[in-house]
Amino acid sequence: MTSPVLSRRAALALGLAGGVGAMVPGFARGQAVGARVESALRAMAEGQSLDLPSVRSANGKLSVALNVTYGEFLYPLRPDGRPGSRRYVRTWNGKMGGSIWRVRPGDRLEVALTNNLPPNPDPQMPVNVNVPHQFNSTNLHLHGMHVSPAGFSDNVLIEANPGGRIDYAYDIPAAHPPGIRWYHAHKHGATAIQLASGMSGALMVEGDIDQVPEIAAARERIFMCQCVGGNDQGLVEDFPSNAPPDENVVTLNGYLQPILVMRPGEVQRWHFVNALSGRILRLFLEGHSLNLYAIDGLNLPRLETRSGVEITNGGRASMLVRAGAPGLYFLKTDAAPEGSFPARPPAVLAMVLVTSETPVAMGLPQGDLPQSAMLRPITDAEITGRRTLVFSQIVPDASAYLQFRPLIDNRQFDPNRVDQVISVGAVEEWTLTNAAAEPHPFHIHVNPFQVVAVGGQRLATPYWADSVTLPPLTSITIRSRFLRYTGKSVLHCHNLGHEDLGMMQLIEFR
Ligand SMILES: [Cu+2]
Repeated sequence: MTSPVLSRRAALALGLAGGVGAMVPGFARGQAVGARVESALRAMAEGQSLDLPSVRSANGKLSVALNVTYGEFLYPLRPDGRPGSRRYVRTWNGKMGGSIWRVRPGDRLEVALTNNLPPNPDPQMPVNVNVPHQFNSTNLHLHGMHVSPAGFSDNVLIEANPGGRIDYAYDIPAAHPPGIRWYHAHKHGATAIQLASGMSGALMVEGDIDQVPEIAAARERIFMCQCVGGNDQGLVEDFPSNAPPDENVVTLNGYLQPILVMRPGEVQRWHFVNALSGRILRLFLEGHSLNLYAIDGLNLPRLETRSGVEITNGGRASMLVRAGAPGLYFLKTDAAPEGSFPARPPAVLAMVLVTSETPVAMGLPQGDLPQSAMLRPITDAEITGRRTLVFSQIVPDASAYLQFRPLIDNRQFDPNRVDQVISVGAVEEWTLTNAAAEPHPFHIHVNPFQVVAVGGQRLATPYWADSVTLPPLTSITIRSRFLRYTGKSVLHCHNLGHEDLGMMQLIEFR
């Protein structure tokens, strides 16, 4: 691992005479800490500004502005206050990431996107669009939102060139399911580089899930899992030097291994957004269960207690965590799944300090969770059509990133060819086959889907998602209702390097 759990200096400041190496094995089991260390860790936690600022809709409307410009910030942030290194990258409003946008079903969200980046060194669209290009052009996607893909709504086929502006307006239907979504840049050819610059933020649709008493009582925290690249000068300028970025280091809201403080027995509500370019996360918390209640913001029927949770690229996990015995525990991601390229070792995402305060008694929801009418299970009888998509790749030379050809149905993205025509009102079952030895995270815009089978085996409990890992040499079966909206949109691999290299299809809802 490239990042220390605590610097030697910080460890010494905490009175840990043996230094970092000595403290890790003990803490890896989750261990009580002395009063002095506890108070030092609490002081460090109070010094963090880990929670991102929120803006909330009022009177049915939220209007925000994204000024796309070069900005300078220090990265990563650290709980002990040691400065990160300089980044000078493309940003929104000069900062890393964005605020949390909080909206409700029925709201209108307006986003004024102004592109103040310098002119593209390559002003002409390349003949082959499936190479990284035009890094100073940009646009916006609301990942996981069920909104129109047409016009100036969630249309990723338009872009703002340098000096340009797009006034997006999204009408969120009253029937929209609540939960965590996110927004990010999605200009084909520049998606990976802009995400590796931190251009992603959280979007929360508030609703009935927030009123479940045990959930309402829990402190809510939203964590953007990101990795901002950077060369020696702190720049993220070109491919392939920054691609894929060093996702051995994963930050939460810009922080490297922040400290999360909980009282024994306290329940907190955590949302994780996997905004990484290409690393699939596999979260676990030492000594604790993760009580998952939503995948991609879409509620499960009931709470599911798990030892760990996989979050694919673009995916989210919402969970309740109840603090156990006093001590320090690591929140970790396991190594990236088999076949991931490049391989990624396990990493510590945060340190959870359970204090020695008097325990509190907080409950977990025992009954059924609220379900959106839009997400009722899709029965066999409802299916109006089936299709099969095959994900594959040609790897001529593993060292030559730009020669890598990731394919869907044996071809790369063509903005002038509609690959899937879908009737509004159709209810379909799709078999997504990954013929490659590498996992590919599948994502489709506008409508979520129900994952019903893995490798041909029906799941006992199908679940809703908008992003799902296609494991190597495996098929995933999904069902989806294509509701409401006409227009062109896309499905793609959410390994964003793959997307820029053409692992995307144009779809049209008619
Ligand atoms: Cu892929």
